[in-house]
Amino acid sequence: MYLCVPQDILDAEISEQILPTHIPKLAGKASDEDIQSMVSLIEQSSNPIILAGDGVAWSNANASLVHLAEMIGARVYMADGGDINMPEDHPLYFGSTGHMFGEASLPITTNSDCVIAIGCYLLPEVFPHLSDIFSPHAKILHVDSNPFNIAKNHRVDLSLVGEINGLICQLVSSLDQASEGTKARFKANNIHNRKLKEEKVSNIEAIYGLKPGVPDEDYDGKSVFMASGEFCRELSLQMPHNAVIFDEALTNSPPISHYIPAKDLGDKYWTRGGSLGTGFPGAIGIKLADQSREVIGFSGDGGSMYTIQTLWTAARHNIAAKFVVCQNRSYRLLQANIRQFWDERGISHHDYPLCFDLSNPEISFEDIAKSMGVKAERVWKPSQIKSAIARMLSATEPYLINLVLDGDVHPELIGIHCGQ
Ligand SMILES: Cc1ncc(C[n+]2csc(CCOP(=O)(O)OP(=O)(O)O)c2C)c(N)n1
Ligand SMILES: [Mg+2]
Repeated sequence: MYLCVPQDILDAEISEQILPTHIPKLAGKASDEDIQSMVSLIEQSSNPIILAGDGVAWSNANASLVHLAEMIGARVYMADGGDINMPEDHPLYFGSTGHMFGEASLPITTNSDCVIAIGCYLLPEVFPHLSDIFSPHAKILHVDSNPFNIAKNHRVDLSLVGEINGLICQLVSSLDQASEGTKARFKANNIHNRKLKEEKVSNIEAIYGLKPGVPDEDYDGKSVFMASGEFCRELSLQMPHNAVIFDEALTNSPPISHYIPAKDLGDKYWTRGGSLGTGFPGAIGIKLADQSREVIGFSGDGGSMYTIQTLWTAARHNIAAKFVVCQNRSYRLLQANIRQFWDERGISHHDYPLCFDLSNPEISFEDIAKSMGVKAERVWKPSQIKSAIARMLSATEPYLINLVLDGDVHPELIGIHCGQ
């Protein structure tokens, strides 16, 4: 088939009416019976969890979600989110289930006798299981504004469709009438899960903090590398309270969430679905949407290369977003992925595929940025962090920090074909 389009088609005027986006208003309440049915399943459970998606943020239900989680002492996981659905530093918030690795999420989904999905579909992960991903006796409850999300991929025992905030409020006020015995159980859940969160947090500090006993001069960015925790800690001290983060730091995301916990809707964004290359364009988009807020886009070194030319756009239009490349010289997440693949199959660890390595030739992101008109600097030792962040934040134009970080790199593999 040959389709010929006139050369001047884009110059032609159209008469079509341009209508504003319509966001439907959902109204109505669930019946008392339906609320009661769901509440009694929650009351009978001993270890409920909540899987929350962006439907929560879109219906302004963040505060109600916190209320519900606290009331029953449930751990809350973000499922397929790109927005802030719950404050990241809340003692019952356990972060994302991830968007890959059903195997890694199974311990989450099976370790509960009552899974409450809210404003998300089940489940964004690539689950390799065709069988049930929940504990066989677990009750699966789903609250959503979109019926299409419900029972689409996995079993659901009970669901409520409607305006999410209103439905959560109905559940909360009904749960408030629970017996003293049930409330005591919920309290025990709270104590247990808050302790689990404390352990999780201390783990992040151990992994991403500075290595004890390594003096500053030893960090040379060639053989001794920093982890990203110290940078995030310092940034949290210096950045304005209303700064916005776009987080595509991937293996360096945990310390961002830990040291710079986002609390409210609009404080931070991720890419739903995990398609790489949005970290820097995302930051530019947010800055354009609200020039009054400082915006900092984090990207992995690999991901940044997908859309690095976006820096030119920032310079060209003087969009004063700030950019941080986490240069660990690898597709480190893929290294973690393949390591898990080996572990699941009993394959002994061996060299990572060469195509996961970004160390040779070394990429100078500061030079790339400068070549496109964006001021930039390289940071590889702890003593450089404080002043570099101060320069970045005081810049009235776009600014990039190339943060040289720890990562699994195997330069000795250079010369071997990808995949070997
Ligand atoms: C468009 C696109 N291509 C490929 C992938 C697969 N992928 C997932 S993580 C990853 C590595 C990212 O590396 P980097 O940005 O350096 O972050 P790091 O893992 O090192 O923290 C790749 C290639 C993807 N998610 N999206
Ligand atoms: Mg990387």
